[in-house]
Amino acid sequence: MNLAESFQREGVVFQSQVLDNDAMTFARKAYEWSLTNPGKGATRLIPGTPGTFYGDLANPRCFDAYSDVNTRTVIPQLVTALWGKPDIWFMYEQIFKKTGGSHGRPARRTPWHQDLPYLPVEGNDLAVVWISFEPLNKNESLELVRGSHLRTLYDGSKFDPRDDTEPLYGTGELPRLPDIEKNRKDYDIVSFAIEPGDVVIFHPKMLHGGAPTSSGNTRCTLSLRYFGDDARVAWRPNDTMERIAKVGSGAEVHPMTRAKQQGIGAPFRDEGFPKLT
Ligand SMILES: O=C(O)CCC(=O)C(=O)O
Repeated sequence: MNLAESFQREGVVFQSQVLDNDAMTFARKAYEWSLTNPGKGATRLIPGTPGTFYGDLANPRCFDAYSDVNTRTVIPQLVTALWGKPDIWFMYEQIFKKTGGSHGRPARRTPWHQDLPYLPVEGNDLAVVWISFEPLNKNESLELVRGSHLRTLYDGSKFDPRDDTEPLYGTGELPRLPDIEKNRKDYDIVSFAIEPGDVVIFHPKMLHGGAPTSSGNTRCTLSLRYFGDDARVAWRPNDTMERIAKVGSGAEVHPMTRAKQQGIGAPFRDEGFPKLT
């Protein structure tokens, strides 16, 4: 199976040492911009748990700061090679900064979830490029359920520390997430040991979660989201991303919000999304 076939069938590929020093510098610059410019989505995602778990995403002001990582690295080419199609747009960014707690208590997992229930988009030509700035063992890394992008779309996770499966919408229109962590042996879980310069690329319908970060360690992760030709506006129970993806008075909205106005099933497009190739 070549990489494109693996991506289509399994929903994830690992690419070793594809980002050189310059590319990692551009990625870090983008990550640091997000750390110092919090948007509406900025949050200690799981308050009341050991360590820290900072995240932010979909800041509509990020596009200039993310231009180098999107245009001066091989990332767009890596993704279009998996899709087998030339067109690619940058959709949005997400950062994580997880620090293990004191007294040997790890920062908790990123709960199992899919990205698509949070987003008004669907299609085959979608990809998440996941970059860690620290080396990671497999048991501290991103975990994914192989092939899950071809199956059920679940409700999102509210990231509630009392129950990872607590639904984001809870309207019953999307089924509740299964408890993957309690039943790990029932799932085909894949993860990768990481060295800086490696990337994990996966489809955003994949069930995935992040392993705990152990005491004394920090994990800084940049997650970049892209779409291509066949991306369409998708129905979702409500407007989660619209609430997050704006800053200031709210007049400054993310292109995702405008793309959604095209209506369900329409091509997912807006001139605010940078077209990369
Ligand atoms: O890095 C993590 O812990 C989670 C990553 C994630 O959920 C994502 O990139 O979509």
